[in-house]
Amino acid sequence: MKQSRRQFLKNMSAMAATFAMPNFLIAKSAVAKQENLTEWKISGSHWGAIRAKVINGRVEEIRPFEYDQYPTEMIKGIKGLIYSEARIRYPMVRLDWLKNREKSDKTHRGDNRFVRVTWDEALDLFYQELERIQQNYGPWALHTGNVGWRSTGQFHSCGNHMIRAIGMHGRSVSTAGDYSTGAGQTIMPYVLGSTEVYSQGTSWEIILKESENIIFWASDPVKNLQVGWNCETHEAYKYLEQLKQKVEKNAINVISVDPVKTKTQNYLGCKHQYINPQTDVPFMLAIAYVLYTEKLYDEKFIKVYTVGFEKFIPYLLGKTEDKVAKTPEWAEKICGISAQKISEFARMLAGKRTQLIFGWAIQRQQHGEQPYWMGAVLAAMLGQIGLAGGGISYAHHYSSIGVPESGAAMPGAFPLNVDEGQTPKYDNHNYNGYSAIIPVARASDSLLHAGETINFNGQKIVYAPYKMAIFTGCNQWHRHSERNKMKKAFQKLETIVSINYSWTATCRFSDIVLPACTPFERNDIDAYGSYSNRGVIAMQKLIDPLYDSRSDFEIFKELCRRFGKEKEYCRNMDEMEWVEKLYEDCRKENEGKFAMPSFQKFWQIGYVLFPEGKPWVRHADFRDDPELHALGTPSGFIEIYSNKIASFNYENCKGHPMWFEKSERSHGGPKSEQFKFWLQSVHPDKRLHSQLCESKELRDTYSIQDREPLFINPDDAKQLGIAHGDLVRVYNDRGQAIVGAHLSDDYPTGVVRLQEGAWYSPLDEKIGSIDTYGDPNTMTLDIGSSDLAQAVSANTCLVNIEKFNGNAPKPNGFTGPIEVKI
Ligand SMILES: Nc1nc2c(c(=O)[nH]1)N[C@H]1C(S)=C(S)[C@@H](COP(=O)(O)OP(=O)(O)OC[C@H]3O[C@@H](n4cnc5c(=O)[nH]c(N)nc54)[C@H](O)[C@@H]3O)O[C@H]1N2
Ligand SMILES: Nc1nc2c(c(=O)[nH]1)N[C@H]1C(S)=C(S)[C@@H](COP(=O)(O)OP(=O)(O)OC[C@H]3O[C@@H](n4cnc5c(=O)[nH]c(N)nc54)[C@H](O)[C@@H]3O)O[C@H]1N2
Ligand SMILES: [Mo]
Repeated sequence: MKQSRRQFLKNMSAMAATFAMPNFLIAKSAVAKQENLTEWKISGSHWGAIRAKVINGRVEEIRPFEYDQYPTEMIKGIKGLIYSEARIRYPMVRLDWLKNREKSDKTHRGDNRFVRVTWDEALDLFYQELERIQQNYGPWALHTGNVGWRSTGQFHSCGNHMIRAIGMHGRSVSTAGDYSTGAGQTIMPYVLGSTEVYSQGTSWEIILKESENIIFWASDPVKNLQVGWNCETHEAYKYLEQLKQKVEKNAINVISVDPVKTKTQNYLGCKHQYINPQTDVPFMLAIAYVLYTEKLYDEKFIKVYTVGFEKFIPYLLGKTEDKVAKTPEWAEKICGISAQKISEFARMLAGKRTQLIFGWAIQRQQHGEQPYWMGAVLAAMLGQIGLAGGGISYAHHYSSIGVPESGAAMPGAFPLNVDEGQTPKYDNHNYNGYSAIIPVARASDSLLHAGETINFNGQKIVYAPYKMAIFTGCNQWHRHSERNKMKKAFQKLETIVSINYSWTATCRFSDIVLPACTPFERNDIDAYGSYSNRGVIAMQKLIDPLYDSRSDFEIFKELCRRFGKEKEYCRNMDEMEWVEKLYEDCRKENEGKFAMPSFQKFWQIGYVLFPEGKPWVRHADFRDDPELHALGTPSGFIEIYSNKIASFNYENCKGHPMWFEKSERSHGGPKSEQFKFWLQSVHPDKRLHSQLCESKELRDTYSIQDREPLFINPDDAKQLGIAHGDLVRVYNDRGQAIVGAHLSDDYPTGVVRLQEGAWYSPLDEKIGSIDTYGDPNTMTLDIGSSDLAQAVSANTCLVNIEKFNGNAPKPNGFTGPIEVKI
């Protein structure tokens, strides 16, 4: 990588003459036949950069970008997404809402009956509602925090458009935290001084060289690295491939701690440490007990780099209120790992250079803060934090973390906020005593418990009884837990506006639905690599917006025109002027460090690539000098005990990590007599959440009788008289769904998986009606992780399963609205 910038570009364009025809994921792409690239347009996505062949205004073929060595199969869903049956064709307004506006019958919401209107009518209605809410109530009555995994593209990033445009009209209630890492990002600043979950990690290259043990703890990078927050490069797979070779040669001891055999474990061929779901903390406590009592822990590291160890040890030894020593014998009964195995595991960790790599699903459960805190305590006891190939990471499964950063600046985005010095049309700060934020996962509670006060990370939140909500770039009726509770909550809302390109369940439960175009129907600029800053990708419009759809930019510009702010909103620039400006700003920032061609040249070539950065070790500076490079914690050290958290006096999150029993837990825990299976709703292998579920082509590769697959152990299935491919009913006291049985030995008994993002397709709008496709959030539990983070607890969920007998209603979620003519 020492070659000059010019040489680098030259080599790149020489390579660009050939086209890769890869075998997808992990099979390295082989360079095959030569093709003229000029026929192919380039674009970016969460699934990687792509080339598209467009003939007569139709996207005919999608291929991976020629430098993507490990493309994902998900791009096979892009055509199906653009041309899906679920595309929103026209602006639509819910029948009863059109007649009765805010006085509409809310129990009909979700009956899917809509009336087609013109853009002008739809935007007038949207605008009139903004006026009514600000005039009659004030900023507490509008909720705008509803943005999620919007498409990539720095200019069209749709959440920015919504927040800026609405912000020019008036203030509103927004959200705090996110669904991904709510518990982790709240606890870790107290413990290690940063969120950790969104921090760059030790480079894979160093891990591969130095680590003797790698523990993937609830982490499935082979599955989860297929997508990235910005345009994904898939570079981390190169290192996983090297790791596989090392595992084959027994050069590194790799273990996956997980209830199921993950895609990563199957790929690497590494060891599997089974654990009962939701019981990682007892396992970790017992490991700490062995390290402590056998004096295998690093006393010096604890003294120099941490605070509060002495306050944690009495709990570990059973000398506090609960009087329970956290011995391997104690843990065995909870976590399902024998006492002997636990002791061996502890000794193994301590004996060698050990890299702990945590995923995020274990913090998406009740008390999800605890496994993260306890992981840090274990890593501190092992004393390898800041050493090459040692310590702890919380994100090596995410967006190619572990691939060094190039150091180049990436293009900025369309501004989120109103410009400095400007004020909204309604310059009203009066929230009527309600909080201006809601912890994101508490959105339903805020409606159902309006006016009540809850704890949140040392603050008090007073739930705002908001009346109007706007959803864009997210699918609330996928991401949020407990559908039937949501139905009740949504009945409190007067007006719901959704902007999307696909008719998701969120559209179905809205009042005004506006058709955005897909990212493949507009021009944009993409950052290549979320953490590696590998380059810049042109997102060239492949086709014109289909049907009556428009870009989010055009939609919000027209909305702003209604209150005289459209020029201010777009700063008098159009799409291409913005794209060029974002590129030029980036070029200027990189001047003298990384040369970039002119905008015209860039647009023609389609990309700029930067050389890979230098390998790096997380926390090495802190280890070097803990005073000069103090952590961002209150003490500056690793906090095994947190005075700050203790001072909040929460029942469910105290001064040091602890084991708290869950409100429901399989394998002998609460409610396990009533409900026999733990339902894990992990991230999907062939989708990005609910995105691409609408692609029939892709869905057909994994669905069963066009239902979401429920992965289940063959012995469990046999006991229930269920065969592979059967339809089954999955249910608990919160909801029910029809799904297809997929039998697999990767799942232990008592554990089933439904992947999150399966489109919610209720038979009708009534509370309790069966979901005809298989969204896990029909069954999951909507409670806060604890008073600290108030994060999602989706993985705290038990269900029962039975064979579905009788005539199953057809899945109804993918066909758009029922159009009513009036
Ligand atoms: N049970 C369970 N639930 C979970 C999780 C779990 O593990 N288990 N995971 C949680 C996590 S970590 C996350 S991050 C959330 C994800 O939740 P979301 O971010 O809500 O999920 P997506 O399906 O990505 O929704 C994005 C939506 O934006 C739309 N969209 C894309 N591009 C554009 C655009 O340019 N303009 C407009 N207007 N719309 C666009 C897409 O069509 C899609 O409907 O789900 C959470 N929910
Ligand atoms: N293919 C794909 N990749 C993605 C996404 C996607 O939608 N699709 N989404 C992206 C996003 S937004 C996010 S937030 C991340 C999510 O990243 P994560 O939350 O880390 O991913 P998950 O796939 O939900 O879960 C990872 C593993 O945790 C295990 N697990 C669950 N509960 C427990 C437990 O109690 N104990 C133990 N030991 N293991 C447990 C599961 O079995 C699974 O193997 O993924 C990102 N990557
Ligand atoms: Mo996420």
